[in-house]
Amino acid sequence: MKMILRWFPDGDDSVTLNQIKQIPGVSGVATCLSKIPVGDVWPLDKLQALKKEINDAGLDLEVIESVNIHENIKKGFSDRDKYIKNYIETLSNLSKIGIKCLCYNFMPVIDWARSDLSYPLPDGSTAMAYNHDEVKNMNPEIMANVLSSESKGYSLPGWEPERLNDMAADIEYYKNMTHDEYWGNMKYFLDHVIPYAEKYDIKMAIHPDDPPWTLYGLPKVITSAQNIRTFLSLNSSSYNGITLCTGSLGSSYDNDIPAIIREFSGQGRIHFTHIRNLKHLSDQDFYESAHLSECGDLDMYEIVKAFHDTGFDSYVRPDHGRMIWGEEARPGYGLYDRAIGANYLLGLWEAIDKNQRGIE
Ligand SMILES: [Mn+2]
Repeated sequence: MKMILRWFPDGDDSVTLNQIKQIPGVSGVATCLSKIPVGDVWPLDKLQALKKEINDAGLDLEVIESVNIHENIKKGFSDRDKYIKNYIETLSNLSKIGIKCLCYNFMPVIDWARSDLSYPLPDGSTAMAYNHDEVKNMNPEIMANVLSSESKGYSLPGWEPERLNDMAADIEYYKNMTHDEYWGNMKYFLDHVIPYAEKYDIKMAIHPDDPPWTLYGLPKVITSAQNIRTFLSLNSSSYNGITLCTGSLGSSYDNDIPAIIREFSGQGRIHFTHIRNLKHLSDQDFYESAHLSECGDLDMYEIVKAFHDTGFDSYVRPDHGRMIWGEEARPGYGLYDRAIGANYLLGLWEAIDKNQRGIE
């Protein structure tokens, strides 16, 4: 298990690489070139400069999170081949700087949804929260305005302004698309891209839908163990894998996260994991709690143990954190709570590892 932290370049992060370097056990980052328009090739010189900046701080550039997929690929439009070709060229450039893992998602229009980015908790901290009725009653443009007004001036991945113009029309378009058609568009993408992922030795790790249920009539497919099985069967290469996000899948009571980890990590199909906790307020309402098991509904010991027992040796990062100690940062991506989360997870891993080796 290699512990990393997500970091945003180009001055778009309150957290510095030097600060990340000082978190015990954290050796690298997951990052991206966020200013490249979706669908364009990521230039090699920009990637090399990004890698140098990270290496100069004593850290490794481990995971790219994420290269977004052009909406026309998800819609199955006739010009998708052009965007797939660009995606493959980006993979080639990523391989030239030594990237081994790419996190991406195939969510239609909206990457993730929350109703509140600074939901107040009793201890004075704030967290990101999701209230289903509120989200249903906002249209995505209203949500985009709510989110951007609460983002403290930082970009919100997945809510790039360029996306907002076409959002309403895109949502209308998907209303007429069946889940089978959406799976078909996904398979088309995988069958064209995965052979190159193999060639360039980059593990593709799709992120689950967040939250894992339908919103605004959009097809949501990476939502459950059964649907992950379907996804993995679309293309059987081990390079076609998942990012196991405990919080995204865990928003649904139906998902048994340790069981999902045991199944898919056991098959070598989990290439990256985001570990965070959440506390339900009702079936479909929750806030993102501190990582500690007793603060939320997910059992972090069972989650880390499932990874350990299945020999997981890939990348992990603490996912979103709360805002604590007066920190001002991109919602979910402050320094303090994620550093606590990282060391809690590393502590669980060390205890499980030493205990099991002691028994043998
Ligand atoms: Mn995640």
